[in-house]
Amino acid sequence: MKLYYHPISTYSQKVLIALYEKGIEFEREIIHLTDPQGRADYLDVYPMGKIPCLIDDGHMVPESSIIIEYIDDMADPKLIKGDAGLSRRIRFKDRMFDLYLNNNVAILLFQSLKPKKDQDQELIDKARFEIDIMYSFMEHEFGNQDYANGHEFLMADCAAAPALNYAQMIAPFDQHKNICKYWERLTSRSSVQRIQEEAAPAIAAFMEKNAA
Ligand SMILES: N[C@@H](CCC(=O)N[C@@H](CS)C(=O)NCC(=O)O)C(=O)O
Repeated sequence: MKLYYHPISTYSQKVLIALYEKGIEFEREIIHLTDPQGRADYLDVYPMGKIPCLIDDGHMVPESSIIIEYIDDMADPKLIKGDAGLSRRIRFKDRMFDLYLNNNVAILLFQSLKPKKDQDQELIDKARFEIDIMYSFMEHEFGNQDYANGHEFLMADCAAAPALNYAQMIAPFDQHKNICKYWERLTSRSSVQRIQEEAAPAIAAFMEKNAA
């Protein structure tokens, strides 16, 4: 089983967290999408050109949530569990974190790398608006539960951790005490610490290149 990914990609980190939580062995290949040749070569693996993508026994398994569903039966702990109601709520939170937190944090990060005159203010405002709604929602939810779907770490938490990791830099949540406590809980996990450590050198290199 081989994972195509990049250590600074949030959706790759989401899958890595799930793999580390389960202790599943896998081969890995870093994909450099900013390198034209790297991107072109990767299209032979996954024509949509998005990371992560898992290849297992000839099966192409793209999309972070689908990869987590695919590996979920391979080892404990289960990351999508419970009756139909709970598994729907896990998927719902996973979608919320991907679509309205992660994607908007990525918009803010990429916009911040552009000169002010080239930034799309409308896009930035919309991203901030949706992040604020997410923060209100999360602050309320984490008032009475440790993790996104109760008291166990599950798939939605794999999605939240990479998004919050970057959100700290561009959309700080320090005014939201329940989100801060959740973030502390997430960062106490070795799976989350490991993706942070693996990403650190690449983030430093990326920042240096963009500052130049
Ligand atoms: N819905 C996809 C999103 C994957 C995604 O957008 N990955 C980013 C990196 S974090 C990517 O491949 N970006 C390159 C591109 O869009 O060309 C998932 O959950 O895996």
